[in-house]
Amino acid sequence: MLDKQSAIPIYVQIEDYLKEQIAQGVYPVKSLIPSERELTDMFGVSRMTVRQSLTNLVKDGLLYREKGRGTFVAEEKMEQPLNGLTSFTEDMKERGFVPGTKLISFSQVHPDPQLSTRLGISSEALVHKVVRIRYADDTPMAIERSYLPVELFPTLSEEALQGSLYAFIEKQEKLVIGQATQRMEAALAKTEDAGYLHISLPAAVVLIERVSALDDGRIFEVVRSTYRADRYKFISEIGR
Ligand code: 16G
Repeated sequence: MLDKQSAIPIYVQIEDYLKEQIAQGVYPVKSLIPSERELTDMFGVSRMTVRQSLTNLVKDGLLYREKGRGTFVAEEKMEQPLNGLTSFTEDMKERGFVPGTKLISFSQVHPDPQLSTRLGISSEALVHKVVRIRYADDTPMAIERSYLPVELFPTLSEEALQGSLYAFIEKQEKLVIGQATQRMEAALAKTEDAGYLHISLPAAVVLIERVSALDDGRIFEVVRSTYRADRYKFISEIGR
């Protein structure tokens, strides 16, 4: 199984072997992989080498450890296209998951200077501030902090926010969603967000800010979303 003469370090060969076994379904998602001791015996290498391979696979998000229970195969990451202006609900349905929402807060506030600039409204105007946790089946995937001008959506309610915001805008308000600009960056999860997302600190997250406009150019939302880096992969189609 291992080539000890190879220029490829032994711990990398063990990683490749385990990756292959996972890809072939020998170790299915959420299953326990052999213990460090078992792998040590299996490969005839030191425990430190095995530990290094496992730690790397955990860092890559292929495996996860549970204290006192062992090391398990992680679920495949969600592939999120960056091309279309889709909603969370649409994205989840498309992938065969049941979208879920937990409304954490819904209030009306005055925007800070950056937000009022992004929304193109005065800082005297009111915006709905919506904080929602979004789920795929029962797994928390992202937190969305959305800001929407009250003037545009005077009837926005807690009830509407339990479902799809985009469905409310398009079906109920009969407005046409046009285009958006997204900014994306990496960060470490804040304590509050790690709690919402059921991840242990330190944890990487991806922050996306979306500023979306209606087809007539009016900006209707600024959304600051925090995505689990262990559950998401972002894909874009690019041409030349
Ligand atoms: C997406 C959008 C968000 C939008 C939400 C509506 C990003 C970064 N965010 O998550 O801007 O408000 O979908 O989803 O992509 P809904 O219609 O399911 O409520």
